[in-house]
Amino acid sequence: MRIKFALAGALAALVAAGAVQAQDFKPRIVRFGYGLVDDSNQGRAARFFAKEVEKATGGKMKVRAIGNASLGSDTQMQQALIGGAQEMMVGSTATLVGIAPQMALWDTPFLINNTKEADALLDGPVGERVKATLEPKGMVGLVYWENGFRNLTNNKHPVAKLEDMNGIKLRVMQNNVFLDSFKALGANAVPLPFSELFTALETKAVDGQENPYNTVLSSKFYEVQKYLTVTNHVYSPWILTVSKKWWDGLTKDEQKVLMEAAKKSREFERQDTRAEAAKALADLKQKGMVVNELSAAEADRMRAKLTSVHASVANGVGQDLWKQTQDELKKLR
Ligand code: TF8
Repeated sequence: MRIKFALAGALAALVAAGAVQAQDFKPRIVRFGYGLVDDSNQGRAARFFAKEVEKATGGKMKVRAIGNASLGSDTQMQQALIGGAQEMMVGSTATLVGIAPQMALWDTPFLINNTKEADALLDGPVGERVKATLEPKGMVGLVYWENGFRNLTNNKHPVAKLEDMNGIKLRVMQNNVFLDSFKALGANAVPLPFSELFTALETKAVDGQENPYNTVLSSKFYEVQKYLTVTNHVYSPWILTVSKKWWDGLTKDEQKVLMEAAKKSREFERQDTRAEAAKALADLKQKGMVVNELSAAEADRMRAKLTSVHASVANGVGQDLWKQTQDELKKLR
């Protein structure tokens, strides 16, 4: 009986190895860069992806997940992908707007209300349509990951009402929608790459920033920021992208493996991020942050200030895409 099982097991392993080998895989190294620290939701999902690809190619394709912006800031890595000097990255869609203007859709404040809407919109026709705009620019978008709902932190005072934004020197991503949004709210918005953010906060070059709880935790912003205001002002996606130059040289089997691993990593990443976010606020309080929630009335006042931003996003991404997005959201609500 035992021997029978052992034999069956060995046979199954042989068949599996054979199946991997029968596919067309070349020995390759994939440099996969990201901006956050290794011990972050981004880092964990990048390593998950790397393992999936190695497994599926019998170790032929080796993915080197390299965090901490060691390969460069988001915008530097994007250029490296376009030029073919780097194979892969994950980063904010917001830093891609200079290359693919439709990405600005995701920067619309208060566009998405919850993760159900986020998943449906990003993984559905609207998400695909926006993602497809990368290809003519030299990148291929694989899948969206969750960065998350963004919240405000600062070192000056609690932000309980709209007027409290006045005079806060706030780091924003290098993106006009974010710049315009926070200017409209009265903050002194300063665009900076994420890789320079911790130092800017530490040296008080800026007073505050906005990011999901997960990042405030993993990047240790709680060490240099006192106040956290729950604003959920926008849902930020991350996007996995590869160099189109490199992608076009891969075999069909390799492309398939990468796409499948990307989809599995999306599942893993969203679960991990949501689980971490659900308890992050308690962790941040415990680390000494002073947390306040914006009242519904103040949130409404902020929304009212942002209506002009909505109009300019609609213009920038095109009325047709804007309408498709609103129609999809209506169906979901
Ligand atoms: C930001 C983003 C960052 C991402 C990351 C480095 O504030 O939210 O988390 O760009 O990939 O810059």
